[in-house]
Amino acid sequence: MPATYHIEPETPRKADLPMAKREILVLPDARLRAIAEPIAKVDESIRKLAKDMLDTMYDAPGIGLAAPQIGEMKRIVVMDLAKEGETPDPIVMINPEILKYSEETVTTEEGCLSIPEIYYDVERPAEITVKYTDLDGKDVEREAKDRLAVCIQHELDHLDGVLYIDYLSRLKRDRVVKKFQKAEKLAKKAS
Ligand code: GNR
Ligand code: NI
Repeated sequence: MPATYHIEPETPRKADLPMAKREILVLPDARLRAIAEPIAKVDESIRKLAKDMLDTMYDAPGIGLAAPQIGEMKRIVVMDLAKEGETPDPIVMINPEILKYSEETVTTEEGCLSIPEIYYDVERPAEITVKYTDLDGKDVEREAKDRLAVCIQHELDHLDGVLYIDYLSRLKRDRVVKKFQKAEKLAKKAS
């Protein structure tokens, strides 16, 4: 992630808002399996939510985050595919929809901040066309390929309660789910 982002507390920030890192929900939290609601209007509360999501994503660090991962059941995702040392390139998509998928696929090792420390190969369409509303309330259509296309598909799945482990064999998926169910039980017993 862009190292400069972490120095931000000293840097004057837009609207002087404090950094607001939120808690990231992990499996088997039921909110990760729910369908998020469309956003009716891009207002100040949505801009604040987008900022909290970016703060949380950069801190994690991750290349994307969907609102349900912080318990906000709204159709908004954030991403930044810039490599370390590059200029940050935050992307915010509101009510995103994929209009077109390529026949060609690509296999990428995926991870998810809500399924920490687990990584598996997933095959997805290599190129997509996505339509969304941006933070200014403007409708945008853009094409994406490779890493960005994979990330957009991973994030949009979150808005429908879909996780990348759903694309694995049942054996592999069940193994992952059981591991996190067990961890949750142990954590509950300890508290
Ligand atoms: O940080 C993340 N890395 C990642 C790697 C490959 C494919 C998808 C992703 S998204 C993930 C962050 C996350 O969980 N977003 O929902
Ligand atoms: Ni994820």
